[in-house]
Amino acid sequence: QIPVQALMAASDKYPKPHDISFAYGTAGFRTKQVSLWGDTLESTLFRIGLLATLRSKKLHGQTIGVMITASHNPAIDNGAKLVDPRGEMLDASWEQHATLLANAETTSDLLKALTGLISELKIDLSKPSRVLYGRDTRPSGEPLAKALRAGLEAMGCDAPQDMGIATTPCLHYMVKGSNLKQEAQIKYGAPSELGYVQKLATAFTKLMKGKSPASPLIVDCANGVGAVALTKLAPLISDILPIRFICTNTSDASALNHSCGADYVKTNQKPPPAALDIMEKGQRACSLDGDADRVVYYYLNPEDGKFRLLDGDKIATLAAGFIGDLVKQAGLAETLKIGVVQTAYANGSSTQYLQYNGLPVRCVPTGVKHLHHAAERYNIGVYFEANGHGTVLFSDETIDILNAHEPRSPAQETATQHLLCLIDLINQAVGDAISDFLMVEVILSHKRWGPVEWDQGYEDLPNRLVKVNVADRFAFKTQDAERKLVEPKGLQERVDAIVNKFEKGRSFVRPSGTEDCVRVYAEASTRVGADGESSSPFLIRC
Ligand code: NG1
Ligand code: ZN
Repeated sequence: QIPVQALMAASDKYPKPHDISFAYGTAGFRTKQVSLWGDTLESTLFRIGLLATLRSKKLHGQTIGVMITASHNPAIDNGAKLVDPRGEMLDASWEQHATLLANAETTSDLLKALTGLISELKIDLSKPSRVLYGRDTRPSGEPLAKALRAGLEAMGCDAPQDMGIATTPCLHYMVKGSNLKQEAQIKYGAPSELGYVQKLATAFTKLMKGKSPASPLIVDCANGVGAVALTKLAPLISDILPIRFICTNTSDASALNHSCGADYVKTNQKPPPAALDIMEKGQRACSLDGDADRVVYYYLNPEDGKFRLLDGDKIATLAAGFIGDLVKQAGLAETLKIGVVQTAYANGSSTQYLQYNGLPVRCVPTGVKHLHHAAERYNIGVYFEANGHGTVLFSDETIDILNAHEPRSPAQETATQHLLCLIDLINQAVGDAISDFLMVEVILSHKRWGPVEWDQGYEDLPNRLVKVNVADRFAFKTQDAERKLVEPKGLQERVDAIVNKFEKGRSFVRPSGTEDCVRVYAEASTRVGADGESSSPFLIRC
């Protein structure tokens, strides 16, 4: 039975704003708030509380996660997404249920929608339910978490667990860990923030054993939650990796992602001013985003002092190459197949480089869920978005193969052990800035490479990414992993006509899943080519 009275009374406290319609997009719900402490999403969070409880009940009481964050977006934005039991994004078929509940205009509409869902999905309300939730450092996170909790309680969630301020990847890690059986959980690590930090530190220390300590790494925390997590992790590894932190101010709400962070670096193709102040030529620096699930590296070229970006594509090629070599050294090249998954935003040079090195590459639509699922099809699936969001997945079968492997030489033994340690170091649930930069540090250290050597694999094609505001972004429909527009009719032909004029020209247009705009990407063999005929050809007629 639905607790109708309690639910109606609670829902009345969180009325839906009438002038907004919500959509569960690439990264869950995301909107600009009225102010830094704003309340635009409170009704949505209340309803997510209802839905998360139902999802947990449907899955026999497995833990479901809810993360309150707007990631790299400005501090005034906020958002929320649901996390499924294995630590991955919410099953796509439930996204529409989230959108349906979020858009019910009144309490009675909500009740109707909810009743409909419960019967359509055959949810047994007597089942147990567990929901774990966390938020980034945005001030609006607190009222939103309160609204979420009200929703959880109204739906009768048995075990709501508040992580407080947490990174997105730590929440995913904990959800995955909470749902493991006891024996598997012991191997995986405790499903707590401490368990997470210890797991990373232990794996990193093992992989760096016998290596000389790395030179100092500059880490830009985007004035966000990454700073909080790293305060706990850094002391455990300071002997092997000295870190110079910048942009760690989480007390000034408006500082989040402002003139810093992974998105700033990737979009502006320059270091944050705070990094520039202290960077020495040839020194490695990296920037996390506001919820610490993406990372990009960069350095100043020792020769001319010019900024050089080492983005998600560069991380993917570095990781795939290194892991591929380890697999060969372990004597498992015939058994374990590695694949790389990219989106259309991957630089054409990176794709060519991977293919040249014999690594299969797949292109999927934007959004981690697509990348993650495609990567799961390989023994070892490397996936990264160009913006630095990604990870490396080792399938369960692969882990079993590695554990059972009987090496025929000390070199095979070492490589096998390194692979097993990498599985612990790399977040198996979702892209994780901290785990990813530790992985990069391990690889550079094993290869005795600095950023210059890493960068030498291939040269990025000049590219440009612009946002275009249009009346209705949903009028833009794509296919072929978003590389072709099918609507508005005729537009793709016009894009092609321009692209064909440029050597190595490639361009595509797609509606954003997180912002109210369409994005236009172009690359070509020259900067002039990537910029196109006029500064923004698509602005004119869309
Ligand atoms: P949208 O707004 O759908 O382009 C952006 C990023 C994605 C992904 C999501 C989630 C680009 C071009 N797009 O999606 O890669 O990271 O945000 O945060 O970077
Ligand atoms: Zn993020």
